[in-house]
Amino acid sequence: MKFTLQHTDPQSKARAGVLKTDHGDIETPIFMPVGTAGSVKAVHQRELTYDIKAQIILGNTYHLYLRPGLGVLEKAGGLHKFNGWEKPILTDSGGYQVFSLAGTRKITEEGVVFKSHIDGSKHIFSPEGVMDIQRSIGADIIMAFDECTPYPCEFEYARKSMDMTHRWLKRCIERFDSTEGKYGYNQTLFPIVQGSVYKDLRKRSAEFIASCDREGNAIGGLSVGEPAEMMYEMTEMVTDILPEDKPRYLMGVGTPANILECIALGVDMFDCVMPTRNARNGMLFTSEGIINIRNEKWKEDFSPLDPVINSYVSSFYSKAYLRHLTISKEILAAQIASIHNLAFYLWLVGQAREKIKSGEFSSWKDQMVKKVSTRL
Ligand code: PRF
Repeated sequence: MKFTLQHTDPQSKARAGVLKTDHGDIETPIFMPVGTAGSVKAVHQRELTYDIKAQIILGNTYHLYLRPGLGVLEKAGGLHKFNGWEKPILTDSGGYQVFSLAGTRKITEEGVVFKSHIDGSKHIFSPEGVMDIQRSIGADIIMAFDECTPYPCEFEYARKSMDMTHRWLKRCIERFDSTEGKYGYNQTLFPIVQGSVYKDLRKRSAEFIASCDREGNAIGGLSVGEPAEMMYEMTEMVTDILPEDKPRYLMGVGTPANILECIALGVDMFDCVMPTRNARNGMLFTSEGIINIRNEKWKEDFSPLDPVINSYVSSFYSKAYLRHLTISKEILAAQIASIHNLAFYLWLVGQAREKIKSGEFSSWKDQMVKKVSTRL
């Protein structure tokens, strides 16, 4: 994998770059649609490629390991072959899903013992095991096994947890570097900065992660309920320490405004369930602001969802029609809204990239943050 920085914004820390993988190039800043169980909910691969113009999607170790399981994925020849997505894939390590989804769980130095949310069966995730699982899934970018601390979190808990995440990282690296990809292309391992909302912990974690000298780095433990200002402060501290010549991935962030603010702080990669999850609840993100499509206001509004977004559904379908489909609980409503929201997120990061390249990012960002946060 190779990351090339192409432009930096003179007024902020925003960057534009390109990340080359064996499954193709990713132009940064980028948003990665979440495909938890190997599918971006309600969206076909064809729409992801041609309508949304996604360049990379996410998968989750926790879900894929439980179902369909590694036997099926290995027989298929890896996740790319299984789901037909030929571009890059990133898998999260389960270090987050185990904490948010699994039933009873026990964290020890060895790893995490948990019960499946599907059938209650007992499993253990260790740093080594999670590396092996991600080798079998075959994502291009795989994530280290970490503990994402909740918010709020006592300093002592955050410190001990971060130290354990660092020890787990060493074990992840050892296992990853002593094994090979199973399907003939390269994989790369991103470590994850933790440290909750404590500046000294964040600093220590970022320095440790930077010293591991991997091909890219991630920031975890944020967007877990802390105020946005706190998230920005932690993000900036960390991006100031992480190496400039490596991509930086802020995990699980966020709203369109969060993404723009964090691009300005030097983040290159984002993922979040918000565009797809909120779409299924009738919330649409547009270039003019946020729409609750169930609102009476749209009943006879026959204008397109958002003609500015270069996606088929965004200009083809009207607000009134999508409102009707949503209220009628038609499956098509979830499809249209999900495609639209993802196309909007990809449009937004694409615009950010163009503005970074033309040197207009900072002023554009301030205007855009206001627009995308407006409730219409
Ligand atoms: N760790 C991992 N995945 C994550 C997070 C984390 O801290 C977050 C936090 N926002 C989202 N996804 N492994």
